Parts: sequence; C-alpha cells; structure tokens
Amino acid sequence: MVYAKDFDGNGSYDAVLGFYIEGKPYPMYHRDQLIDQMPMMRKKFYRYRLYAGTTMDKLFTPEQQKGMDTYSANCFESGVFINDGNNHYHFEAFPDEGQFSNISDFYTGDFDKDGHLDIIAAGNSKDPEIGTGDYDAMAVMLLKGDGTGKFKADFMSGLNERGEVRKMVAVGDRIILLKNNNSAVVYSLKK
Ligand SMILES: [Ca+2]
Ligand SMILES: [Ca+2]
Repeated sequence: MVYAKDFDGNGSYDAVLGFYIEGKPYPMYHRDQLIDQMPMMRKKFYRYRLYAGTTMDKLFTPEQQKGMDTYSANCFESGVFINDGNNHYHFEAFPDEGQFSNISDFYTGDFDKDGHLDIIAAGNSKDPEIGTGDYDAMAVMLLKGDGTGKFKADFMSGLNERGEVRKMVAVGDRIILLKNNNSAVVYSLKK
C-alpha cells in the first residue's frame, strides 16, 4: 500500500510504501530512511524502539492523514495479458523463474520454431535502494510459450548473461542486448 501526500509541507509529494504482515500494514522503510526523507519524523520516533512495530495508520496523525491519497497493489508478478478477443484480456503470470528479477524489456518470436510464440525477457537492476538490494538473478531468459498463454523457462537456450539489460534491439536474425554501464552483447537467433 502507498500513503501519499506532501506530509512535511515542503512542496514535494511524499510517497510512503507499506507492506502487509499477517494482515497489518507496516512501513517498508527503516527508521533512518524515513527520517532522511521526512526529518519531522525524528521528533516522533526519537528512539528506534518507538518506531518498531509501528503500523502505517500510526505513522501519521489523523490530522496528517487528512486528504492523503492511498493506493494499493495486489499483484507483483511479471506476466502477459492474453487477448481473448472481444476487447477482453486476461493476465497470465510467468512461472517462478520469470519472477527471479525485474523485467525491463521483452522480445517476442517463435525462437524454437514449434509454432508457438516465445518471449525473451531481459532485466536486472542495481537501482533499488539499499534496503531492497540489487535485482541480479536474471539478466536474460527464454520463456517458451505453449500456445495457450503459459510459458516455461528454458535454461538451455544459450542465453546467458550477467549485469543489467535495459533494452533489446532486433536487427535481422540478431538480437542486441543493451546493458547499463557495460558493452552491448549480440546473439544470433537460430534460423
Ligand atoms: Ca514533502
Ligand atoms: Ca516457440
């Protein structure tokens, strides 16, 4: 969930992220991170002990919560929306392997020539804040489609990279992986 408002009145919108533990929403941040962004919180949480166990609704006074926006997200999985026709789409999440990291770019095609559309997914990111850690478990991966909207990771595809892939560009039968702070890598697709 997200609470959002200019809580400290400095002219910029503050978004405070929370997550649920056994049904109760807690802030995502450590006390120090929160205070870095909103120094006024130092007064309220002058000891770590006071911050420990604070739920989102106790973070701000009822007065501060007035007029704030709240948002929530129910799904964090990567996947695809399948077009069922008649302007109707359904979401199909990727298998667990497709959730190993963030996905920055997709490239579709029938790479194994079995008549079903496959996906090359690329990702990884060192951008997350310190408390989250790097996303580094999947720079690029082939997800083979079975034609029903389901995909399966193929670790024998020959795609094997590290680092952060931000974008893929297809040129003829080659695919170029563009990485952050690193050289581009070129793969030839099987004919
Ligand atoms: Ca602010
Ligand atoms: Ca295929």
